[in-house]
Amino acid sequence: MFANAIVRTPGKSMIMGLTTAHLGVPDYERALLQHQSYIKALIECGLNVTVMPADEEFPDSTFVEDTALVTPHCAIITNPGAASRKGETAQTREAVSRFYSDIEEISEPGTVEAGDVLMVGGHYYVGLSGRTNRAGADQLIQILESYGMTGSTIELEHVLHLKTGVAYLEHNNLVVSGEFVDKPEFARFNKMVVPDQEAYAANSIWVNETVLVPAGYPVTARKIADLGYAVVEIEMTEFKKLDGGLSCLSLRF
Ligand code: CIR
Repeated sequence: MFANAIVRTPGKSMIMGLTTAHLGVPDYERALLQHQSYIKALIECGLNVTVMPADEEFPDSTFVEDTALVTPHCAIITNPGAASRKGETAQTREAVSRFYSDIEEISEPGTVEAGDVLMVGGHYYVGLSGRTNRAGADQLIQILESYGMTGSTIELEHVLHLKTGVAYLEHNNLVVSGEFVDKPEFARFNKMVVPDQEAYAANSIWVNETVLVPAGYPVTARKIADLGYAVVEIEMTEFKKLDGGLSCLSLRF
């Protein structure tokens, strides 16, 4: 179970955020409302939510998940692969240090964005992507092992981050889409396959037996509900315009 979350309010500069989506420029006011609904949903799932202030210097800083991996034993500050995002980690370190005494970090030449890291109990799958390189993944796995956890890597072919296309809902249930449907690394899971037209909804998040699902993906929402979870739908249109999903908006621990 999670007790805490850290989120970061989007700044007006989010309209300059990195994107490959071709869905238009985010509406800032609407993004703020969607962010508030997201926070409310986390609180209703029983989490104590720390809200970091917006930082206009970093357009993508609302996607706080990428800047740290928070485990039951330590926090690991990442070194984002996107040059414009590297400076985001200083504030994350400060926020995380209120909860963790053991704080590690990824350093050059290693890069990691924690959207590429999927936690399954004490094991962490690390996606090798355009943002997370082999040196970063090796550092991360070494740190995890030094705290009694384990890790392994998975090559990504198309998506931005591993969790763009995969979500673990506990109880051996794995939500998979696209390139992850037939990955041998995931053969042991009870796989719930997201239809291609709903691929964005593969980035759903388990929060204490409730699953937050982006609004507008009814097949995925129903399949997750059929697995026995309470489903809460969250409007995410403005973050989708920046390639961001539900997991990206928080650190949960
Ligand atoms: C980026 O390209 O870095 C942001 N616009 C989106 C980051 C999404 N984060 C995630 O999937 N964990």
